[in-house]
Amino acid sequence: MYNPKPEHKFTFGLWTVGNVGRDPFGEPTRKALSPVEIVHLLAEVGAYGVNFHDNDLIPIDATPAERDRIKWNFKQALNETGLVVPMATTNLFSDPAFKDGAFTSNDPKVRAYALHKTMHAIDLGVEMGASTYVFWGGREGTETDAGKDPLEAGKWFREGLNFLCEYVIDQGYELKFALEAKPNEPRGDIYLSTTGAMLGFISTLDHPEMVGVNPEVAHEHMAGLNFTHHVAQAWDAGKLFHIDLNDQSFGRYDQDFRFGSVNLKSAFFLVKFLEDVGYDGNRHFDAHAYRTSDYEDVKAFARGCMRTYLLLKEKHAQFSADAQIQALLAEITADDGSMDSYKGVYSGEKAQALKAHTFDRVTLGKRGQPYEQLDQLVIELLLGVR
Ligand code: GLT
Ligand code: MN
Ligand code: MN
Repeated sequence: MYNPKPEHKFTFGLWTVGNVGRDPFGEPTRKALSPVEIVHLLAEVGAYGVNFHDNDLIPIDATPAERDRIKWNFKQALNETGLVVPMATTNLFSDPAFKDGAFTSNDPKVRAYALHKTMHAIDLGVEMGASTYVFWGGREGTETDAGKDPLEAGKWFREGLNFLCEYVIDQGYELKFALEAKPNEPRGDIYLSTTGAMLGFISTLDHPEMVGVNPEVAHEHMAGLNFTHHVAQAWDAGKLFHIDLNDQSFGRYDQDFRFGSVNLKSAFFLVKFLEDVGYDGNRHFDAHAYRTSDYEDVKAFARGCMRTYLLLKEKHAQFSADAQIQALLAEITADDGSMDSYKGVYSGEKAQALKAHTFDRVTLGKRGQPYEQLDQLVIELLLGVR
């Protein structure tokens, strides 16, 4: 019952289970696996798909012959395992060329190189079957605002995305873009630092219909924000094109922990939201195992991400079927119909009638809401005693 199935669309990036445990203070603790080995590992744990950055698959300095051989081997591994590639992206952050940003670099040559690299990476992603293309601008930001104008940087980023949308249309690709926000790391401050900021930015693009968001749990949590509320706003705007699931202690460094491993209650409300609205996109675990893990433990990490999702999905079904919980919810949202004539679309008459209505403010203020009771029931549900 908690085994992953293709319909759950559980995916992992090559960089997730392939993470070698390097951190700013320490060398790798695991040997690097080839993309083919990673595909087999993901198949073994029951994943549906694998995502990649251009250079996770093909080293930045590969020769054309190496490139062809790597692509052939990777396609073979996909055929053997049945894994699909739903999403691809560009590495615009590792190479020193991008140290001051890619689309928002102050150097026009770097901005042009970012477009060049992304067009090639889009071709590669589409060749492998990707229908979603993620933009995470890890280097698009500053440590000091002395040297870069945020207005100019925003214009450059817009120009870059407009150019790439036209490129996709020109090639006849079936590809949507998903913008991923993060407040900081690796830059001191990254532009468009939250999912809400990305949503506002999208409406300024030439092809907003092609562009949505890829919110990541840890990134809103790093900013101390409620992730589910951001996901809800994205969903409401028709922009939840992809989602990065992981976990993170509030206020800490970029942890990318196993889904549900830190804030179980928040994870429950997220799964509840996704299941309630019927989100049927990819559920991408953008996380990695602890630095202390060997590859057996990496498999446990990957299985744990998916199993926790499915356990929380079952808890959501229980929540929906729990008579006491549902009775409390009905009480909380009860409506006696007395305000019906004021609801809905504005009219002058409605406005006048509502202005003339006498409200019993004191009684309104006296009404209690049983949120303590309800929340305790959620806790008991999650702790397995209901
Ligand atoms: C990197 C980052 C992630 C992004 C990936 C896509 S790369 O690991 O921390 O949040 O989704 O570029
Ligand atoms: Mn992250
Ligand atoms: Mn991510």
